[in-house]
Amino acid sequence: MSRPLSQDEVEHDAHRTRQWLAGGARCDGVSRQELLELGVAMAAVTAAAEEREPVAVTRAPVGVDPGAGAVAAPIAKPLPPQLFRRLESNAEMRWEAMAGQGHVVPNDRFFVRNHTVTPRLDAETWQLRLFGTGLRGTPTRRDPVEFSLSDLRRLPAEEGSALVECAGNGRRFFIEQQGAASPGVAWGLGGVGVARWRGVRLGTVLRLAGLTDAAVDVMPEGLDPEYVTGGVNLGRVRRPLPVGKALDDVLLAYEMNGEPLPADHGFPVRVVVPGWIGISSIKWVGAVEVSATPLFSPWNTQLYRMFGPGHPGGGGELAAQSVKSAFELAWDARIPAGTEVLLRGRSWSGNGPIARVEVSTGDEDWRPAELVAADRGGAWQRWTTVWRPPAPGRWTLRARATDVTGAGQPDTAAHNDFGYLFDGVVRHPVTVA
Ligand SMILES: Nc1nc2c(c(=O)[nH]1)N[C@H]1C(S)=C(S)[C@@H](COP(=O)(O)O)O[C@H]1N2
Ligand SMILES: [Mo]
Repeated sequence: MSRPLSQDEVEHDAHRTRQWLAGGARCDGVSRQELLELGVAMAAVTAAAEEREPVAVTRAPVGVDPGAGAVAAPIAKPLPPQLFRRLESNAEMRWEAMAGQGHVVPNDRFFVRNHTVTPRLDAETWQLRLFGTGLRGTPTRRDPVEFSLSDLRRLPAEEGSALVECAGNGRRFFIEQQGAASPGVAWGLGGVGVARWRGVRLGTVLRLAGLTDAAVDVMPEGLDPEYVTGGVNLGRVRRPLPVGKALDDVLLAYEMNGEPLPADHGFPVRVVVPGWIGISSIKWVGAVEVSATPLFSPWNTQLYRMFGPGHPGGGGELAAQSVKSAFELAWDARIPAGTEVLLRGRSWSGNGPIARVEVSTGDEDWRPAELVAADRGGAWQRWTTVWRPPAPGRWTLRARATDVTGAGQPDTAAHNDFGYLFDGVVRHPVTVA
């Protein structure tokens, strides 16, 4: 699949990395040296810091009054244990919660990745605030071009399915299957979801705000609390996009699966960047910088880079989200003996649609799974296969997919220090009884 370079995640990231390492770039508030030093320390401490970091140390989100002495829960929606596994301020979807579901993940079970806490924002007073040297008249952060939620709702709406996946999804298997620990949230395979997002194109709003030909980068910023890790305040969660992508298929979404955006998924408005890693899809968007010079943030310099043996010293760029496959089954699921069962699962890839999926149940060779026709070319691909377990006992199920670019899933994923982009074949244990 060829995309114009300015929209290609990997190409853009590689280009900005070269600029960053050449030292000319600015990264609002945090110097390059500070970030480089932080990066060295981070590889070692991120996990520990994230685990230890109490939510209470973060500043209260704007417009939030958690009440006298109360510490707001990091996630607003209920997290019933049959739908979620909690991981600090995050919640991973349990794959058995998708058994028999349609193409999208219902909002009640969509995974949540919060650097800090879900802010409770007021849609009446919320404003999108655009500023920067890439807009006519160079509006400043203090005197930005503003749009209210009703302004956005009056603009032409678009709706489409898109997959959001955390770059660390599957990280747990680096240690469990390969013995290599990596810091960060210990996601199984449930840090991913597909939803129908409705909103206005970011491009429409950028043009209304006075986008000029000089603009190169756009950086949406979240209204959740500033992120403090390893003792360093990295500021508000933000990550730049090239103008080419911003003008293409990026949405400012105010609905998810036909409902107003839920609090945990960015109410009242979030960015949705189809095909790019989850961190690009900034939730609770407030300010948006539009710049005539390249923009950088810790989320595209220190975090979300490939570090470790085989990667450049300053960190290599992330490739597109890797190919993954999951069974819609509990870990250690019980499967009845002596009867045929329909095994169901889903596969997805950041490179584009899935071309084929194979399943191994341990008792015979890899065999092709049936692809659900309605999902062909979609954000992810449901599949099924029939299995008659030959005998009671412990069995290991495996699924592996190949996408339209020919990328597949190796038995062992390539290591990187932060445990991003796991693409190995996951060994899923079940008990036949
Ligand atoms: N403002 C803000 N946006 C954010 C985040 C965050 O913590 N704050 N997390 C990012 C990450 S790392 C991911 S993977 C996705 C997760 O989206 P979800 O919580 O709606 O599933 O949101 C992204 N957008
Ligand atoms: Mo993420």
